[in-house]
Amino acid sequence: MNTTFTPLVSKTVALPVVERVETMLVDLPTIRPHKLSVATMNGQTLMLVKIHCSDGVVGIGEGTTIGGLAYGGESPESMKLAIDTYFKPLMLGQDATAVRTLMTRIGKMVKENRFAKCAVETALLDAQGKRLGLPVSELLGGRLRSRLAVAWTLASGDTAKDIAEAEKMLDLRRHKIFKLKIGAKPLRDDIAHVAAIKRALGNHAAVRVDVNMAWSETDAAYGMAALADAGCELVEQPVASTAALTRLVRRFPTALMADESLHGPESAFELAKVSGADVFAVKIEQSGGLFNAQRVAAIADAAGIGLYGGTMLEGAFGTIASAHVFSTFNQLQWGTELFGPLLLTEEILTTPLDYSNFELTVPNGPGLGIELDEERIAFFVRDGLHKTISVVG
Ligand code: MUC
Ligand code: MG
Repeated sequence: MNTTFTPLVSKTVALPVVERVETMLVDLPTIRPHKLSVATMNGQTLMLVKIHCSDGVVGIGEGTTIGGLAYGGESPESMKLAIDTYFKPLMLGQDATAVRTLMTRIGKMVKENRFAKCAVETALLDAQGKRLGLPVSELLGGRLRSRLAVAWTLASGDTAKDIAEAEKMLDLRRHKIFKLKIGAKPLRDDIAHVAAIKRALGNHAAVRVDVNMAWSETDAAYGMAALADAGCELVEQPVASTAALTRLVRRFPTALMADESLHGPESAFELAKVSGADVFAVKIEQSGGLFNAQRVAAIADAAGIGLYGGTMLEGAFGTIASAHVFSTFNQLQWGTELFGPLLLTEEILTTPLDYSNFELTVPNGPGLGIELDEERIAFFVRDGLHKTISVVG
């Protein structure tokens, strides 16, 4: 048998190369203050990267964080700097169609910087999908679903406002799973807040909490028992330490989910090895990219750990990149929280995303399958039109 590998494209045909890498920071307001135990967000900064290729194709990727540097080691500004200074020289002139080869080249020269790598990988996959006429999900092996359940986060900091917001979301048929951000207030106040919301919503909605590592292990032991009694079905990252997570798991009738403990496949493997969580919140940025998010999911699957599609409160590009990845997971038992664009006051796409019937539709056009509204972006880009207008006005 002839085992020689014959490339589909003849060597004489010039392959498209990366010609230009453009980055920008886009500052958008949130619809209300979003209160987490680590930060209160009044806006979100999107770091957008556009990769211009020699065949005229442009791919777009996005990086976000939560509360600047409050959540992790990267910020939108640091991503921009890393890409402009260190990624770009490694990318210019390289074959734009060989996405994994190019990401491996970057990986050899750039340590860490998982969020920035994710943004660049997204842009390369968007470009390659557009070039081949295929959605990113198909470049990732193929989707198993085209609609994803989407949770909403209640984080106004006020119980009555949160209940009213949840009821509105139920009426609109936009969300029926609610994640409550707790951990900033005294433990008993937080438990009373969760219990009041669950009581008000009853069986129409699922209630989960995210503590964002704010509790000690003893707080968590008390808290998880009380939350189970209050009807809360899932507790996300109550403590920082992986060892403490491992001691807490399966002691209470509430599922325990890891989020901040996951930093890509290696950490996922370590956590799976000690059965340190019932569920993994997989995030493309935390994982270090789309392919790595799939590897994290494969580890969870193999270990019998449930899967949830997490968010770094990305705008449309990061959200849809995540949606393509989550659509390929074998299992997605806990749904997703891909609501990031809905937390922003501004629409940045020419055609808005389809959030309906408690789900988000994974686009099926080429690449990410979405289009940036260039005029809107020109208005909100940092130091751009918006600032000029506000200064003039
Ligand atoms: C996190 O910690 O999961 C997800 C939803 C939200 O409101 O914040 C994020 C971050
Ligand atoms: Mg979380």
